[in-house]
Amino acid sequence: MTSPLVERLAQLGSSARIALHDDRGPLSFAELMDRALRVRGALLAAGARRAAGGRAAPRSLDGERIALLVSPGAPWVSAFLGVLLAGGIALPLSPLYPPAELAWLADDAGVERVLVSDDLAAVAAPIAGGRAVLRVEDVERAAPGPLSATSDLAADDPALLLYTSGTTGKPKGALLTHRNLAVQAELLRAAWGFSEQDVLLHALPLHHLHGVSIALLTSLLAGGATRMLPRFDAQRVAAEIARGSATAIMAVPTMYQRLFEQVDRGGAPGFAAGARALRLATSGSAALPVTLAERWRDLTGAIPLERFGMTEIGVGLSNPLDPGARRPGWVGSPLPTVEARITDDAGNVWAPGDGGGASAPGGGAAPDSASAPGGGVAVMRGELWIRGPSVFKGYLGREDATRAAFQEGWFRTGDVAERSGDGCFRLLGRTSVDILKSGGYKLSALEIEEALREHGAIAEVAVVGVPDEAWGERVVAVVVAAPGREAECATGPLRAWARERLAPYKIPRDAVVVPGLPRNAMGKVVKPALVKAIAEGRLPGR
Ligand code: MLC
Ligand code: AMP
Repeated sequence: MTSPLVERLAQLGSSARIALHDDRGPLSFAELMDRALRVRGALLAAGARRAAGGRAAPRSLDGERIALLVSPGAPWVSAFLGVLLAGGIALPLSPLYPPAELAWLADDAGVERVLVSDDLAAVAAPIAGGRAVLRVEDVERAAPGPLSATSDLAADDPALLLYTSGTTGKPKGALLTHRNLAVQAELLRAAWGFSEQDVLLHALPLHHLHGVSIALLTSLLAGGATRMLPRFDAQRVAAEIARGSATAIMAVPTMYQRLFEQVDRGGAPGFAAGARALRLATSGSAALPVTLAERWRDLTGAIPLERFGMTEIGVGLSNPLDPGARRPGWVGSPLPTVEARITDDAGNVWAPGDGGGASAPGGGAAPDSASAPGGGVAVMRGELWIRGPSVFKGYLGREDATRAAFQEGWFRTGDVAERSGDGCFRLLGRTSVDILKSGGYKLSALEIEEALREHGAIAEVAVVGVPDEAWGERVVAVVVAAPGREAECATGPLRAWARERLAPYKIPRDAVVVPGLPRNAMGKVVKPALVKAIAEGRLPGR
């Protein structure tokens, strides 16, 4: 079966309607597709030249991984679509990554070619050795191949590789197929009412699912326009909203927090009226504090539409489009074709069709009649498992991790959730203390610890997430210093040292030097005790 993603792009490809509007100006769907087909043509032609014997250009890159180091805007989108149309797998990289991280990602993904924009050529230097580096500005001028030649791309071909942190030291590359991406975009188009009339204001990073799939592809495949900004800047976003340049925004909670700070500074004239005029404002990637949701409601008349998603599954659960039916603090119910189930520690299961009760082989999974909305009926708590056509294919080169992530065909999210009697879900935390969320970025405490352990002045370290109003969780490193080297482990010097090794958003905001770490009988650091001590001010942590 042909790729549904390519079929949809082909339908849109002759339209003169605006697809994308960046700081250089507007671009129609026809112009965008023309550029994407030129990128495709150049990738295939260069592939043929590299192949021995100078064969004719192949029809597909057969899953070659192509890294993108391109600034947000039209060149990013044409490069991304060009890779997909060529049968390659796009690996979007962030210019925020330091050289060591870029090199690790490119190696792990087996990247042979890198597409760069002119302004990021220097950033790509650490991964240029032994790899072909193509300038998007050049390949966009290559001859476009015919779209018909893409018809042999299949729905289950992988299209996108996104690295996501887990409970192992290094991140894993999640492979999403053409079908996954098409299904995710279609589910959100239908659930959130996206159409050709919409203009989505886009200021999300493009190396994660929220920016690339949930926002960009939903808007693009619905035939709407995307107003893409070079980065999130609260003043700029507030001004765009104030002047009514969009009908919809998608954001992480920290972005809402930043917008309110902008309003409080008096730096957002006309923002309230612009925000009220938006058709839709969604929040995800991290829990939206009820206080923020209510502040948005006071300003606009409705709380943001909060939904739950994950790199591996797309958006699984969503509040309704009808503002009156949204529930603050809850993430809604499963989208069509998505199945959700809750499994508690004892293996008891709540699954669809159980009417809220437990369907455990062993029976009776601790349902209680807590004061949830829809109340009085059984409430289930446990790990959230998801199944459906939007769920990813697996982790690149990590068969063990892929196997461990699934059970009986269900993807285990690692999130602890509660289901109300009327089928609405709320997230309660993670099954692992080592997964943190800061400003919508998922971080692995183990990965950060691994990097910090290379510092000669650090004898022992535990990285924890401390609840924080602005970031959701604030990353704090609790450090035991080598004798006489405490000063090197203070916040300032440690952050400066870490800049070479970790993306800026992974670097601990604070470092606390302690004489020893609390450990249990098994010798494992008791991280909840550290979080509590910092939150209660018994350890400085700020
Ligand atoms: C930036 N910094 C962060 C940070 N973002 N620190 C911790 N956590 C973060 N998320 C650092 C900067 O490097 C800088 O450090 C300092 O904080 C101030 O930077 P800033 O310029 O004020 O921040 P800014 O660049 O504006 O970034 C804030 C943000 C950004 C909210 C715009 O974090 C962001 O784009 N978050 C979105 C993440 C996202 O898209 N997640 C989706 C994952 S997919 P210094 O040292 O230089 O001062 C997913 C699935 C789903 O979760 O359901 O959606
Ligand atoms: P990522 O791996 O970066 O895609 O992050 C996915 C994780 O983000 C999920 O497993 C959740 O822990 C978290 N998340 C996403 N949306 C929400 C939400 N609305 N509320 C709370 N957590 C969320």
